[in-house]
Amino acid sequence: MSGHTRTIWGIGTSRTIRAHWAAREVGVDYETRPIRPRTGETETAEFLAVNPRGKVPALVDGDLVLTESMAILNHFATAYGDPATGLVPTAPAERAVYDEWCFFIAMELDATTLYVMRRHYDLTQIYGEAPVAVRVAREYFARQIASVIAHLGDGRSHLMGDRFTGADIALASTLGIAERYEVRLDDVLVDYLARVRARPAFQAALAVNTPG
Ligand SMILES: N[C@@H](CCC(=O)N[C@@H](CS)C(=O)NCC(=O)O)C(=O)O
Repeated sequence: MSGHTRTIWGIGTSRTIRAHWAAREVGVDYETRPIRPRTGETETAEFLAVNPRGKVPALVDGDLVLTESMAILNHFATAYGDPATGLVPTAPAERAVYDEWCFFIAMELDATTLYVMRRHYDLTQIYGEAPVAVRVAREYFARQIASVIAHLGDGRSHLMGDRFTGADIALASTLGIAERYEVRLDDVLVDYLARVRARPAFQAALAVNTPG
C-alpha cells in the first residue's frame, strides 16, 4: 500500500494523536487535514463524506477509510511496520495480550471512564451535567488504573515488556486525557509517560497534533 495518497483528518485531541504518533513511529508519509472537533469542521459535507459519524481521527489510505483511532493505530503498525518498528507483536499469544491491553485501555480507561468525565465535566453544554457519573467515573478510573501501575511497577519499561508497542501509544494518549481532568497519576505512570513522550515520533506527532 504505497504510492497513493494517505491523509489523517483531525488534530488537537488525545484520540487524534494516536494516529499521528503511530504513523511517525513506522515512518509512513501522509498529509494532515487539521480539522478539530466542535468547531464545525467535523460537520462539513467534505468530512462527513469521509466519516459520516463526524468524528476525528479519520484515515484515508488509498481505498481504505478508517474512523476509529485504535484501528488506525493498528493499521499503521501492521501495514507499514517492519520487525524493527513493528508496533504490534506477531506471535499469537503476545498478540492476544497486546489486544487485551488495547481493548482494556479503549474501553475501561477511555470510553466508559475518562470520556464520561469529558462529556459531563467539560462538555456539559452539549451532554448535560451529571456530577454523580463524573464522581463514579473518577473512582472507577482509580480502581482500573491500579492494575496498570502494578504491571508497570515490576521494573518493565513498557506495557509489553522492554519493547515499545502500539499499546503504549494507547495508554500514553489515554493518560493524557486523565491529566486534563486533574486525575492524580502515580509516580510509576509519571515516569512511564516521560519515557514514552521522549520518543522522537511522539514529539513529531505532538507538533502536528497541536493547533497552531
Ligand atoms: N472512538 C473514537 C472516538 C472519536 C471521538 O470521540 N472523537 C472526538 C474528539 S476526541 C470527536 O471527533 N468529536 C467530535 C464531535 O463529537 O463533534 C476514536 O477513538 O477514534
